[in-house]
Amino acid sequence: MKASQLFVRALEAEGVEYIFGLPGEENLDLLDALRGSAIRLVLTRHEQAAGFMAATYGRLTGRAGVCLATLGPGATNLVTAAAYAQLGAMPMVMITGQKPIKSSKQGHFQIVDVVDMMRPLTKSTRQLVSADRIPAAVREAFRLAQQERPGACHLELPEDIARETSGREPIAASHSRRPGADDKSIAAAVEAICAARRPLLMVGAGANRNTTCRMLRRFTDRLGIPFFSTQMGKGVLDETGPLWLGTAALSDGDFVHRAIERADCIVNVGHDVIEKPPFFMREGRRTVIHVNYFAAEVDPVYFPQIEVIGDVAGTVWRLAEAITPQPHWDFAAFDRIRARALEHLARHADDARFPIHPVRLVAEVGAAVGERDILCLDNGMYKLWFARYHRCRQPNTLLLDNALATMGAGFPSAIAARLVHPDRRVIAICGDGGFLMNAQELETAVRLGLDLTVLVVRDDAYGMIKWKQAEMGFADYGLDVGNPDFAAYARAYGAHGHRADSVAALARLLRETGQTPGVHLIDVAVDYTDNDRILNREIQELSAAL
Ligand SMILES: Cc1ncc(C[n+]2csc(CCOP(=O)(O)OP(=O)(O)O)c2C)c(N)n1
Ligand SMILES: [Mg+2]
Repeated sequence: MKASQLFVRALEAEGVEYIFGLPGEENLDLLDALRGSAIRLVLTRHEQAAGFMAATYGRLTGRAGVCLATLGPGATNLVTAAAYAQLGAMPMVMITGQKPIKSSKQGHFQIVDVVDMMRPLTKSTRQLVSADRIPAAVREAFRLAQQERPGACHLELPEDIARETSGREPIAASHSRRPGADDKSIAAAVEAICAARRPLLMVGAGANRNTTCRMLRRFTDRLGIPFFSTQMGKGVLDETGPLWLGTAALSDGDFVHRAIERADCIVNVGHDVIEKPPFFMREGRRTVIHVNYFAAEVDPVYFPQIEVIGDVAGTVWRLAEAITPQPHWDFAAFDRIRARALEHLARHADDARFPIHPVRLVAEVGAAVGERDILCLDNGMYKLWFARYHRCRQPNTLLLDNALATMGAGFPSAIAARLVHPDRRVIAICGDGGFLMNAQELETAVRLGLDLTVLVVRDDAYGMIKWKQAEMGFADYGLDVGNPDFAAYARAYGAHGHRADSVAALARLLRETGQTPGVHLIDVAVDYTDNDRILNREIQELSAAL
């Protein structure tokens, strides 16, 4: 069998459904092998977008998403997506081509050391040097990418190796289970939670796995311990339920931080320090129990005293079994904080101004989606508003990136989300800055015949940096942009372009675009003048008074 065919057979053995990519001459053997395969090639208009799609496929399914690029410029375009998957713990395998390695063809034309370039961005990066090594190399890349903590792996398939022949067969995945936590560490956690007066649960990104979600639901149902989540832990537990205390969208000074200060024991499920800190730990104030697959990386803002290392779902199940609600637990302070936080969340939800108030924007989008529908956020000011104000009921229904926090991933991730979940409504929410970083993928979405809505939140600026600039006392400079007519731009791709010119029009457009097939873009102007007042001052002042 030709090496390229063996490679594709090995991908099939891993259950690969899609390859997102943009091939070059060095991938042509592999491309030809794909032609005869059930794997669907999703051709994109930029490798970075292909990488974001593959990472999102991995994030949603737990199986590595696969992307493909050529050598040199194609591979360098994958770099941001590699970092996105690696920091965000999304399983992804990247395949790049290379000139022949056994003989030189064109000197150094287009050659960069891609394997080395990928080293700091991946769990593993390697060049295939013979056809016979393909089955083990592919299996190993998928094993590593998918193993907790998931991330990116890279394989380089040079064109002369792709043309070799081999008699090998793909290697099947082994039957394997993650080890459970040690009895003594469970006992230490049980003791600390039972002894506490005000235990509190924090849900982080690593808790966002199917079984862990189920176990956490059981844990909170049985014990009634209130919870909050990090930005990437949103949706693991129902945020409309009576135990929710909010999202740690800010690192400090929010209502939820008042609850954290009152807690004497925090059970941190699935957090790691790659996410922006949900709170800052201070010496000796309270016991923090770290529940994760791996030990906590100690940091000046995170140094848990008790660690329960092992399969997270198993740990949560065992904690729920071993603990009964304690008569001395006292959640009255949390209840007061929750009541005030909910009251504050409702402010501006019916604000009638246009350009739209960010809280109203979140409310309108929330009203247009069902609990299983998916919002895919890019990075910008609106992300903070959505993280704080939008309430999720199901896991992975608000996809945001609080790890690399890159611009440009929102729209490609929505394309991947729709491919994975064709039965759900998917809305990409992007700034006028972030959307234009990968807007060319409108063509991909239209070509794929997807039903999808893109909401472009327009402030004619890099708004988030403007907010920071003002916060840091700098003069307003260097952050205003011009914009195309977004609706006309979308129509030029064969998508449906809309502009909302009132709050009522936005509500109507959000509803109608959900019922009309095709790719829709809605341009909505936003009023960010309340960024500073609400996020920097009002929340701090109101919560400090609690
Ligand atoms: C690739 C990349 N470049 C720059 C940044 C820094 N950055 C973070 S948010 C932001 C502005 C985003 O602007 P826009 O998409 O218009 O959203 P807005 O904040 O205006 O709502 C910038 C420049 C980043 N996170 N990622
Ligand atoms: Mg903007």
